[in-house]
Amino acid sequence: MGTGRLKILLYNPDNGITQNFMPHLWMFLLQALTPAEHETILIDGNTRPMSDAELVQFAVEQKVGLVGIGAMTRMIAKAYRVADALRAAGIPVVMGGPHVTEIPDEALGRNGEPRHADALALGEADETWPLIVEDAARGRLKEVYTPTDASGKERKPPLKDYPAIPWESLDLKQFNRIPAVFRPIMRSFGAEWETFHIVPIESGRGCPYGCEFCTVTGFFGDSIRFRTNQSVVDEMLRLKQRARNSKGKVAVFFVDDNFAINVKRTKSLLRDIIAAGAELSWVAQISANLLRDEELLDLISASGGKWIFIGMESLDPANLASVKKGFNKPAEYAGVLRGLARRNVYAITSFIFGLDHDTPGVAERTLAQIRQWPPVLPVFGQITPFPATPLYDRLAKEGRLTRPKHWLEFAPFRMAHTPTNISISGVQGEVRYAWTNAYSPEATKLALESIAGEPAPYKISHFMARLFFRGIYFPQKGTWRWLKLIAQNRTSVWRIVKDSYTQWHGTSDGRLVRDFEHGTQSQALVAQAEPEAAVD
Ligand code: B12
Ligand code: SF4
Repeated sequence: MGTGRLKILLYNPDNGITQNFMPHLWMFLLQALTPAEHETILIDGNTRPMSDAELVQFAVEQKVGLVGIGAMTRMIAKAYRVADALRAAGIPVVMGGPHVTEIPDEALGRNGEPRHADALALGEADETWPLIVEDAARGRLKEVYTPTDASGKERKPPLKDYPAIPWESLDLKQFNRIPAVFRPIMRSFGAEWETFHIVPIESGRGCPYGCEFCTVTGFFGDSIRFRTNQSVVDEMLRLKQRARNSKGKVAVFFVDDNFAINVKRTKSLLRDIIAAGAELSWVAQISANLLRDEELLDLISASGGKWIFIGMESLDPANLASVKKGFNKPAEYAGVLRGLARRNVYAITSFIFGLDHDTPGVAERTLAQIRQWPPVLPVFGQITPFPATPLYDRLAKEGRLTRPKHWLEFAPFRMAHTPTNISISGVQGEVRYAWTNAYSPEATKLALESIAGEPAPYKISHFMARLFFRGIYFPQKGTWRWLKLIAQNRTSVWRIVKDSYTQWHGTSDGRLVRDFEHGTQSQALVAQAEPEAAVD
C-alpha cells in the first residue's frame, strides 16, 4: 500500500498571556525532518492567534491529514482543547514535548479522563518523527512512539548528523518583530530593518546538574551531546545570508540549557564562528559558575554575544542548596556581571520566589542587590513543581501540593504548593513588587544612567529590552499601552534621543567610566530610587 502525500499542520498553542519573542525550534526541526514528499504548515498561536473553531476550519479547508501539537506544561490545557476540537472534526492529532512525555497517561486518557491525542511522541522525536509521518500517511498511527535502540533501551539521538534547517528559504513572516508601521520609517532613514527575527539554535542537549525543580536532566539526560561546530557555523552563515536577502536583521538564541557546560568546546565553537565570519548578535543561557573564565568572556563578546541568561534563582545559599543548585554562589554574581559588563555584554538574571527559605521582603532584598550591579534584565517567577521533577515528587510526599494538576487550571504567577516561611499570596505579592519596581520608569532611568558613557546603540538596546521584558509580567499588547509606556519613560527617551545626536559613539573609553567594581556609581543613584507600591 502506498503512503500518499500528507499535509501536516504543526501547531504551537499560545499561553494566552505573554507573547513569545521567538518561534519554537521543535516546529522547524520536525519540518526539516519530514520526508520530502509530504507538506508541512507551521502555525504558532503566539503570532497567529486563532480560536479553536478557526483553527479547525483552517485545517479542514487545507485538507490537513495530521496535526502535530507541541506544548510545555504551561500551555497544555490549551493544547488539549485544540486537540479535542481537531479530533472531533476527524483530524488525527499527535502530541509531543516535555509535558506529554512526563505524564503520557493524561493525554491518552488512561487516567479515566477524556483522551486528547491519537498518538504521542515521547522524548526527543528527531528519529521517531519520520516514522510517525509514514504511519499516519498509511493510516496506521500507533498510540506511542518512543525512541529506543535495538535492545529496547531509550535512545538519545546523537546530534552529529543534525539536519540543516533551511532558514534562508523558510516563510518567517509571522515571526517578524518589526511592526508594519515602522518599516516605512526605517526605510526613509535608509536603515536595513525590514525584518528582525530572533531565531532559536541548539548546539547541544542535556544537562548533568539535575536541579530539583527542572525537567531538563530527566528529559534530555545528564550526558551532553553536541552538534559539530561546522553545522552550527553553517546554520549561522545561512541566517546571515537570509538577513542580507531580506534587508533585515537576525539575532540568535542558543537554546542549550547551559551553552558553556563544556567550556573547552564552547570556546572552540566561538572561535570557529569568528574564523568563518559567522558572527551574529546572540543570547545564550550560561550558569554563573562557568562565567569566571576571562577568555570565555572575551570570545563571547568577540563572537557577537550580547545577553547572557543566568538562572540565579535566589540570593540565599540555603535556598539554592534546598533545590540542589548549590553550585550557584551568590557571592560570585556581582563579579560575573561586572566581567560581562566590561565587555558590554549584559545579563538576563532569573529569580525564583517562594523557595523554602524565603520570607516576606525577599523581593526588595533582591532588588537592593540588583541596584548594586551593572544594569541587568531581571525576571521573577514563583517556584513551580513541574510533573515528573524531583521537586514535584518531594512536595507530593510532604502533602504540600495545593493544586496537584495546576496545569489544568493555569494561573499565572500563583504557586501550586505551600511555601514554608511565607504564604502563597505573599509570594504573589513579592513577584508583583519585584516586577513593578525593577521596570519602573525610575529604575529604567537609573539603568541607563549607569551606562551613560557607552555608545548610543547600547542604550537603545537596553531601553527597548526593558520595555519588552516588562511585558512578561504586565501585558502590554496594543498601540495605546505602548504609547502610555513610552510617555511614562519620556525622560529616558529624551536622553537617548539627545545622546543619539550628540554622542552616538559614547564618551566612555571602553571600561573606565563604569565603576561597577565597587558598586559606587550606583550608590548615589540607588539613594534616589524610591520603591513603588506594587501597582501597574
Ligand atoms: C527556549 C526556551 C524557552 C523560550 C520560549 C520557547 C521558544 N520560543 O523557544 C523562553 C525563554 C521564552 C521560555 C520561557 C519559558 N520556559 Co522554557 N525553555 C526553553 C528551552 C531552553 C529550549 C526549548 C527548545 O527549543 N529546545 C530544543 C527543542 C528541539 O526541544 P523540544 O522543544 O523539547 O522538542 C523536542 C521534543 O520535545 C519533541 N517535541 C516537542 N514538541 C513536539 C511536538 C510534536 C508534534 C512532536 C511529534 C514532537 C515534539 O521533538 C523535539 C525534537 O526532539 C527549554 C529547555 C530545553 N532544553 O528544551 C525550556 C523549557 C521548555 N522551558 C520551560 C519553562 C518552565 C518555561 C517557563 C514556564 C519559565 C517561566 N517560569 O516563566 C516559560 C514559559 C514560556 C511561555 N511562553 O509560556 C521548561 C518546561 C517544563 C515543562 N514541563 O513544561 C523547560 C523544559 C526548561 C526546564 N527548566 O524545565 N522557554
Ligand atoms: S536548571 Fe539549568 S542547570 Fe539546573 S538542571 Fe535545569 S538546565 Fe541544568
